Amino acid sequence: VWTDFERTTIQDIFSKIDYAVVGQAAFSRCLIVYPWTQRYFGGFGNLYNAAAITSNPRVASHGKVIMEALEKAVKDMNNIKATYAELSALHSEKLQVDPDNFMLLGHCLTIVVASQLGKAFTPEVHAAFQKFLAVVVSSLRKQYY
Ligand code: ZNH
Repeated sequence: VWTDFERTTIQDIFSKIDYAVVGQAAFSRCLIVYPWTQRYFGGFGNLYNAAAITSNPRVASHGKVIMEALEKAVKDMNNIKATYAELSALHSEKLQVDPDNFMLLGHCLTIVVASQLGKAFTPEVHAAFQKFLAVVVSSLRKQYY
């Protein structure tokens, strides 16, 4: 259950950010800070060091894909589990991504959003964003067994 504050805060964050910029920054940060996450992206070419990761066009486009998937959750905040049912099955069965990695990306996204919002990223806003990420992550975990 979402409070009005949480709903408006999440919608507000997503309306203010540029998906391409934030997606690229958050996803490349995840690959650099948690290097084991690189193993799922063998097809993305050169991920040899931080400079290669941040300039890799496939990393940039995948960052945007992730943000667009998050937008679907924002647009229907009461049905995030249903929205992500297929995506969860894909990550579990086909991609075989360790679900612990989902929140690691979430932390990177938090840092990027915080740096973009500056002072507006108050502890209350952070709490709402963290709760949103927790629901996203648990929904993505749903089809794992
Ligand atoms: Zn993921 C893919 C989302 C996280 C890994 N993904 C993907 C997609 C999407 C997503 C939408 C596309 C699909 C299709 O195509 O159909 N993710 C997502 C989200 C999140 C994520 C929302 C959170 C938040 N992922 C993740 C992580 C990882 C991953 C953390 C690892 C580490 N993904 C992945 C892979 C893929 C994907 C590997 C595939 C790629 C390619 O393209 O190949």
